[in-house]
Amino acid sequence: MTAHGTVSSKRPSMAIREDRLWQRHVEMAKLGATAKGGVNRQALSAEDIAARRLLASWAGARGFTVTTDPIGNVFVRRAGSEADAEPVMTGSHMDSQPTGGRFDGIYGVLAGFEALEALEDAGIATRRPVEVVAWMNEEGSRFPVGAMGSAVYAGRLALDKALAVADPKGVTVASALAETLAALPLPGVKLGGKVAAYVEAHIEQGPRLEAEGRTIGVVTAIQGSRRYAVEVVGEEAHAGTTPRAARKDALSSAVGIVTALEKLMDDPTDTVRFTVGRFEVFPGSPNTVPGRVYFTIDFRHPEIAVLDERGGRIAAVAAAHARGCAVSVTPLTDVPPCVFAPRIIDLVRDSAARLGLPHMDMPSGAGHDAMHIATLCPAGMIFVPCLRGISHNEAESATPADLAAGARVLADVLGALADR
Ligand code: HGY
Ligand code: MN
Ligand code: MN
Repeated sequence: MTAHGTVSSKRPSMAIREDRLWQRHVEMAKLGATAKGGVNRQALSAEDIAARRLLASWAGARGFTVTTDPIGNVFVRRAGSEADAEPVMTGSHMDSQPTGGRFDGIYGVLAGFEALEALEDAGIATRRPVEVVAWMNEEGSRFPVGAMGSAVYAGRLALDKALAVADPKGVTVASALAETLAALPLPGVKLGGKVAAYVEAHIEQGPRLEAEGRTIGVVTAIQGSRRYAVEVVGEEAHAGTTPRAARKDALSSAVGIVTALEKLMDDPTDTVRFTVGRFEVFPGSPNTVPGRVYFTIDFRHPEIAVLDERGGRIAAVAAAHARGCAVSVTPLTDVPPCVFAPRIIDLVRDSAARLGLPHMDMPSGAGHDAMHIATLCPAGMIFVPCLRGISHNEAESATPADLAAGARVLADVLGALADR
């Protein structure tokens, strides 16, 4: 009997192949490849469709089934001996930032796929089906509501609301999804469903594992995050003839608002994360006073009290710096801090220890699909290092050995959970 209670001389981790896993990353990195060595594979784009197609072809070649749900999540299933047993799930996302890296998200999908192949190669039959999921639009870059597919799956975001979200060109998720399904028809499954357990592998996207010389991060929690859209509407006017006193300058007001919000978010402990990532000025002509500014706020913290206290003051601070413009603050997402299940955390830690991999418990600063799936079932995450913690950057990098180490831990954890 093994530490995890599985009666098997073979462990899935023994069949993990570092070369095969690395090669799949090489293939995926070609889809949306950027000149600087990163990827631009935004949700439901042609590049994302190509990634879905490639994953489906790999799955078909191994006899795994591929389905999709009404929000465009993709499920790759390896059958278990009990077909209707609740599946054990793993996965992450295939969509990327516009100047994204070759490992953020895709590693979790490919490590999960490698775990399925290892179970297959080792001839290990599991009681439960094991599924790898590519969650739709985790990045929330093109469609500005992040972790959309997993939020809808978990019932935290209404399907119709998600389908109505539009990209900056006004293309809705619904129409982009229709195009995706026309390009790559997949058998449909109903939305949501019961899950026995969920474990996601991901690069750390921070410097701690590398700095502390650890290979595996045993993830204990994810900090809370809130995202807002702010619109400042003034009045377009001639840059040469309009006196300052007569202006309703949306840019000048927006800059004042951001400066005041940075003051609101000031934190000597450097725990608060406050980012204005998108800032658009209209009409964007050098000699027209800007009539409209749109910008986003990404605000995060591990404690719900801080999220409430400071998040609750954003609208008032914005209004106080409107300078005669109309200001609207629209909440886009509000994801509370997530704490993972102790038994999944223990499984991950024990598996890393048994494989002789240096590991450490740690929280996640980045958001992940696991934060939503954790509301459905016991969930956890496995981190592997990335070079200097760089991510959401084309220079993002990880080593074949670390990626394979994470996949070995994942495979053994999934194997144990699939027989419970
Ligand atoms: O924004 C996040 O935390 C995730 O990397 N998409
Ligand atoms: Mn990610
Ligand atoms: Mn990301």
